[in-house]
Amino acid sequence: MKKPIFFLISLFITIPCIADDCLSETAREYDIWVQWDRPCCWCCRYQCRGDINCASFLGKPITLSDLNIFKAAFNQHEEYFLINPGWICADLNHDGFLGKRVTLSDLNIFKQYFFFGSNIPQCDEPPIITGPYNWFCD
Ligand SMILES: [Ca+2]
Repeated sequence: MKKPIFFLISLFITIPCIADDCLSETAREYDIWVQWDRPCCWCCRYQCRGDINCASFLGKPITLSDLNIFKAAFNQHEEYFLINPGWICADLNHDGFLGKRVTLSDLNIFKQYFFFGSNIPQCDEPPIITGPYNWFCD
C-alpha cells in the first residue's frame, strides 16, 4: 500500500509507465516520448483529446481540472516543463512548435472535446492523431 504522502506527491508529477511500452515503437512521436522520460499520461485513453490528468469527473474525462493544467502549460517554452513535469501531459498532439509543446494545435483539440461527455473517441479511434498504442495506462 502506498504511503499517503507518496500518493499525494505522485498526483503532481509525471508517473513513468511501469512497463515502459504502452506506446508503440512505430508511433510517430515515439522518440519524443522517450526523450520526455516516457510520460504515462500520453497513454491514457483520452489524453490526446484533452484528458490531461487521466481522470474523469461526473463521467466526463475532460473537465475544469484539465483546463487549469492546460492554461498553465499553454504557450510556455519547453524549459519550463522541466520544473513542471505534469505539463507534458497537456501536449495533446505529441508535437511541438518553435520550442513549445502546448500550442494552438493543442488548444483546437482541447476546445473540440472539452466537456463533450462520454462520446469522446479513444486515442486509437478516428480521428487518430497520436499512437499507435500497445495498451492504455488507465
Ligand atoms: Ca503539442
